[in-house]
Amino acid sequence: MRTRTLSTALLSISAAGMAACGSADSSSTAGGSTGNQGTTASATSSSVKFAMVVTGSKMTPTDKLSATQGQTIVLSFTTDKDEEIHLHGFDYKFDCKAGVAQSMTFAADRTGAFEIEIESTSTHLGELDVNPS
Ligand SMILES: [Cu+2]
Repeated sequence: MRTRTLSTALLSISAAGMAACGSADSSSTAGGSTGNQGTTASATSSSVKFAMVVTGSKMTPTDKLSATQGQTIVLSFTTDKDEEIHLHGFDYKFDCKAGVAQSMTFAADRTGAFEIEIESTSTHLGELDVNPS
């Protein structure tokens, strides 16, 4: 089979190239949906949205994203050049093309501080904090 070029959508949800950055965030509980704690009404109703801009090695408007467990996170990155942004813990990759927002929606189903980096250069951009609900 042939290699596909520009498989933006596919790559962004691919869990294939894992641990390329070599840092050990083993905080991910694979497949663990034991989120039965705190049965508050409308637990999963809220969502939070982050539109991040990456210029060089800097992420704006903040390098500290904060969410609460159970929320739906809508996260997008717009980079100044073609590069892959890696969200650790959740292990999501955003295959960004310069100037084009790459967005992903996912559930904040775990807590912790998760690093965000430019994968190819292991450049630390910031982190996503998911706080217990
Ligand atoms: Cu990484």
